[in-house]
Amino acid sequence: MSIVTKSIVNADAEARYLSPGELARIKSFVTSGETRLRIAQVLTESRERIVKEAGNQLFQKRPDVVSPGGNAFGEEMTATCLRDMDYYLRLVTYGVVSGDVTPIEEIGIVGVREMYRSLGTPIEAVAEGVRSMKAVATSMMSADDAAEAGSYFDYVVGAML
Ligand SMILES: CCC1=C(C)/C(=C/C2=NC(=C\c3[nH]c(/C=C4\NC(=O)[C@H](C)[C@H]4CC)c(C)c3CCC(=O)O)/C(CCC(=O)O)=C2C)NC1=O
Repeated sequence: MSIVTKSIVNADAEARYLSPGELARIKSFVTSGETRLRIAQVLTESRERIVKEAGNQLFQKRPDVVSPGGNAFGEEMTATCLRDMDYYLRLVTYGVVSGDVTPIEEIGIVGVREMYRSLGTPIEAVAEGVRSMKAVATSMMSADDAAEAGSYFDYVVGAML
């Protein structure tokens, strides 16, 4: 839910006008709109490159995950691993567009530890993959855009560690 919808639902539940604080938050959401959409476009257009390069970085840092006995060993499992990275990149674009980590949290963070534990996937290696995506993605942006985008990747990493 965007901050606009959320504020209206809250205000209407109390049959009141939007508060000055709510209007200020909506203003900052609107003002940053162009930046957030520009970032989401870069991430979306470059998704294949970001996932591929970050995957290579991850497998260099963590060769164990793609070695025999590793969770992402074999063509099919490696592809599933890269698919998970692509999922998190997609969720980051949702966060960037809505200016809110809630969509990332609801779709990809709630229950994630239990899920990866049951799959035998080392979650700190998934977090490392997300960190690599941040490095690749932010290298394609201005410093300001990189800082804005980086915060959503950081949210995912922080929620996994
Ligand atoms: C959009 C929300 C969403 C997420 C996040 C998601 C994750 C997800 N990753 C899975 C598997 C998996 N995930 C990985 C990922 C990895 N293994 C590693 O060692 C690496 C560290 C890492 C890649 C960075 C692997 C290898 C599997 C397959 C495990 C198996 O089948 O044994 C599965 C099990 C079912 C399947 O194979 O599709 C789910 C549900 N699904 C979703 O719908």
